[in-house]
Amino acid sequence: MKVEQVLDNLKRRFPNEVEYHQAVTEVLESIEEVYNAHPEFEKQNLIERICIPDRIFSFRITWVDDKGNVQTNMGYRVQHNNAIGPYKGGLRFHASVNLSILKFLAFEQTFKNSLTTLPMGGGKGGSDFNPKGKSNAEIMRFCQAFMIELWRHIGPETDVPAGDIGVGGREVGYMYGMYKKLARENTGTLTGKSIEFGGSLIRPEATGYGNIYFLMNMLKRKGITDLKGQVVAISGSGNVATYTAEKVLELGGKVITLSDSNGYIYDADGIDAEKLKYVFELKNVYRGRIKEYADKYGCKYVEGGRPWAEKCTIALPSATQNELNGDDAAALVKNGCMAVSEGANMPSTPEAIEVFLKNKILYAPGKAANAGGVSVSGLEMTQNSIKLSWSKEEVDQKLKDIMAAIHESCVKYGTEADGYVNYVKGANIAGFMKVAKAMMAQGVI
Ligand code: NDP
Ligand code: 2IT
Repeated sequence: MKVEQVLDNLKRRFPNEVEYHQAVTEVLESIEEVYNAHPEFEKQNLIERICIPDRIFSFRITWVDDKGNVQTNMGYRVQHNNAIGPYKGGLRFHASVNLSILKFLAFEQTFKNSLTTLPMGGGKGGSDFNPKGKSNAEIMRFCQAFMIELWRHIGPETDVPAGDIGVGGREVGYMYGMYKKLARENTGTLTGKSIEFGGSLIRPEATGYGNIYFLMNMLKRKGITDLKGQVVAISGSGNVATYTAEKVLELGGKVITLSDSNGYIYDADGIDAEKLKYVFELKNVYRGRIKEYADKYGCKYVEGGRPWAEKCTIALPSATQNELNGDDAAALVKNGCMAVSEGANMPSTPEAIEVFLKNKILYAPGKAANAGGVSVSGLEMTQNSIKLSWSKEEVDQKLKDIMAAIHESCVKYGTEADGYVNYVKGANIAGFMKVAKAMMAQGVI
């Protein structure tokens, strides 16, 4: 396999899918050597079979807004790879959603899920529906209309969706309600459900907490065992960002930034537990903008900006893809940042990653660091199938164990001659090898 050839071929067959090309490039560059050491992989054209999704569903969603206007959106589900388990991955509702973004996310999800140690394949879906400013009733009607199309393609042993940007507990609840009505079963298809109907404790917290557990595993190798004295910049202010902040505070760190798509806040005094409680309320109850935090607490707000020029020792990008570029990375390193751990999927551009690796700072890519979310989704599936629910402590302990296992896999496959751990390489090789071996064992399908 020659990476360039495979990429040229994919770019020709799937033009203009820039995010998909970006994600594939990163993985292929990491695994080239290992892949070529296994000629049996190439004989079965494993590389194309692992890069191209098994299938993609796309459909029109029709719904009625509060004014009585009939609206349409596009809906998709990318079933990328089910070699090691049912397709599994979130649904994203955001105006920017297109097939390139969902294909990149489904591709990444396949390797992420492989890393979790749980039997889950990779998938992703969503819609270009923009939830901003929609009433609760509009959200409900949209979720129901979306599921009227999606339900026939999913199931507890086939494909299990969950949340992502724009899809949280409320949306999962509405979608699950319609799914169960149409499928006439109650097997838990969809994770991230509320606790009363099969949800798992710790699922809302899992991605953010998991990222900090991963970070602590990295820091432990440097002899650091808590976050006292650490200054932490976080982007985003949604599910992942808020629970990340909560865990940072618990471990003694100082959180100085949060953001949304309009701008970021910088609080020199630190966002403490009380202020974070307000952010949870602002986001989940009032569905407001992060600027309102600055209005309330009188701190700095930068319209349209990103927080990476603020001085910090740890950066946790937790909003969206390509939100941290080469210049941002250079600013972080210059200001003394020693660790970057990704809560979001592919938040760092290739140029940013190059800066982190060149400067040999601790850098954890999303598919390793944010795998806690889908891991607890996997644990939700287990609880649903045995029709039991585990305690908070039990799930949290399993999450810690999984994040430690992922970290160990990265160290195993990513340690370089000088002892530096290249977590990008480690995560990509470890994730790839498991899927590759499963595909080889299952024949050409
Ligand atoms: P939410 O919808 O809860 O929050 C998303 C946050 O990111 C919001 O603050 C949002 O601001 C901001 N954001 C979204 N799009 C953009 C953009 N284009 N530019 C700047 N800011 C943006 O989503 P999550 O917290 O669940 O997801 C955040 C990231 O984490 C995503 O990359 C997701 O794929 C990833 N992830 C999520 C997991 C989960 O379990 N939820 C698991 C693993 C990864 P605004 O309100 O203005 O849109
Ligand atoms: O990107 C992700 O891993 C998620 N959005 C969570 C997926 C899941 O199935 O819980």
